Amino acid sequence: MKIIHCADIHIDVKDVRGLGAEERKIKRNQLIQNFFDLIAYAKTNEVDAILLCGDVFDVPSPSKNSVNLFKKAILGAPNIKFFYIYGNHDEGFCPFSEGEAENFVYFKDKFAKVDLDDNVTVGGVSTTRYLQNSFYYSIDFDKDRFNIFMLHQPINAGDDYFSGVYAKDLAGKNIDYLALGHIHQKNGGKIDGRGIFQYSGCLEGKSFNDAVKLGEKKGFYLIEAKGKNFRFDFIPFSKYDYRKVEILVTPETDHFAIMKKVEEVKLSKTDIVRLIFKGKHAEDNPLQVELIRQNLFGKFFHLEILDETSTLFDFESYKSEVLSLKSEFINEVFASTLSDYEKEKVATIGLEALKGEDISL
Ligand SMILES: [Mn+2]
Repeated sequence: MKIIHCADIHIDVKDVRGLGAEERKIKRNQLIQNFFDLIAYAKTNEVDAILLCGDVFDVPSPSKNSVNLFKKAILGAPNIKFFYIYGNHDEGFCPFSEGEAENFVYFKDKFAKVDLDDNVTVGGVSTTRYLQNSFYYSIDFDKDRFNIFMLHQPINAGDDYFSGVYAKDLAGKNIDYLALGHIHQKNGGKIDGRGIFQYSGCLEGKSFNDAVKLGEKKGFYLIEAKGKNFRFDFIPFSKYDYRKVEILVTPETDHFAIMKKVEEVKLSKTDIVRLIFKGKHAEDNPLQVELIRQNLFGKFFHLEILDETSTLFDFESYKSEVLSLKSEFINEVFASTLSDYEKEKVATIGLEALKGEDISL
């Protein structure tokens, strides 16, 4: 029995962040395209079921067009059973009405379960901010079966949207695999001696909050259950990945040395890149933001550059300038009772301001 655990597809996303208008359209379409690609993957790999663990849609009233496409994709895969719960983004929404699709199971706000075969059971609950008093009590899995439980919740802590579920309260409930949605980064842990919990993360990122490390992607878990044994593997699946890359600048690194550092980072055409430059540059060697942008033009899906560097000033040379506002200012600062650290900080900010540069506060 092969089962895909995925979550947070966010179809019809309102606010893809950090992109231009044209890129935003592509990224937005990719969120639903990824779902179609997921079904194609499931067909090719003879997957029996797909768990959609909440926030499948970004809004509780998605467009008719997206809903129709979503439904057609599911009806076009009659050999795959889809299990659905809603999340905080699409609270209360279900694309199918009762009995409309034989291969689609919607777990509403009370615990329910379905046997997939003579060994595997899938259960789930769609939850809102506060769990019903009966929530933990209502979880009812047969101890002799392989039990998967679907929830869209933060685990072991509340957040802005949910009061949270607690592993200690799920212990002893005969859960083997708790398939979670809501947290966009993949992550997992133990429930008790028997079960584990797992976040698949989102299928495709929608902001720099969903950034992945170099070499990694967003994706889903493929669970294979055989009797009492099971394995699960993470399958990287996203197309356009947000990546934050920090580059350290020192007074010795000139523009060409900086470009070499950037080129050494393995980035690709489908990456949404934020280059963050940190550190100090020499006074006559400011970061060449526009040249860096020009050099990298067209190499990534999207590029943004954050210049967080500050200037390393030669204060001594300013002190001796004649009839100079900068000299007056620097001498004043260094004659003050500030600590050495504060003197340097105030002097740097003051000189940046006097030179009309961005102030590195
Ligand atoms: Mn959510």
